[in-house]
Amino acid sequence: MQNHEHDPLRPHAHEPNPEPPHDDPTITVVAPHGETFLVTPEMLRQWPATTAHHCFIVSTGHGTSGPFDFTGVTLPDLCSALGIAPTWREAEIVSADGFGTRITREEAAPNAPIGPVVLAYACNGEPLSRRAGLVRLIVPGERDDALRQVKWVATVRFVSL
Ligand SMILES: Nc1nc2c(c(=O)[nH]1)N[C@H]1C(S)=C(S)[C@@H](COP(=O)(O)O)O[C@H]1N2
Ligand SMILES: [Mo]
Repeated sequence: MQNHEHDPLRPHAHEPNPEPPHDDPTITVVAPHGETFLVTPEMLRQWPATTAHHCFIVSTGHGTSGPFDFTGVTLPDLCSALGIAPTWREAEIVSADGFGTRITREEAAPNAPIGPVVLAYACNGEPLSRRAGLVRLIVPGERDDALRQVKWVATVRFVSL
């Protein structure tokens, strides 16, 4: 059982972890009623692609990097591909190294001011490496020390509040 200090959805340290926790980029997606799906980067590449242009990673400790064009799949497109009804309120995105954030359905809309939020598998047209975060959540409008730019996404849980 996790204690509060290790809950990835609670406020956490700004120190970035540079090391992927393991080599497997497969994501477990959990629908609001508990149905689960395993999603690989190869599957993501076959679904409608969205590019978030001119993104910056405002990184603690090693400055700002970018601009980058990140390409991936929006959360609504992920749901469409898996047959998950668009009735969820939030998505909980958690990495394998215990880092996470929440995205509301409003934030996840492709035309949202903070977006387009994508589960990115490519950067500047090149496949994202595991070391670079494959698969990485990109929240283009976030500037708070990259706290929502979750690398090594392991679980996406859709919740209906
Ligand atoms: N999985 C995971 N994602 C993460 C972190 C982390 O520790 N683990 N750190 C965050 C923080 S605090 C920063 S500053 C950036 C660093 O991103 P970079 O390694 O691409 O520079 O990643 C963010 N995403
Ligand atoms: Mo950070």
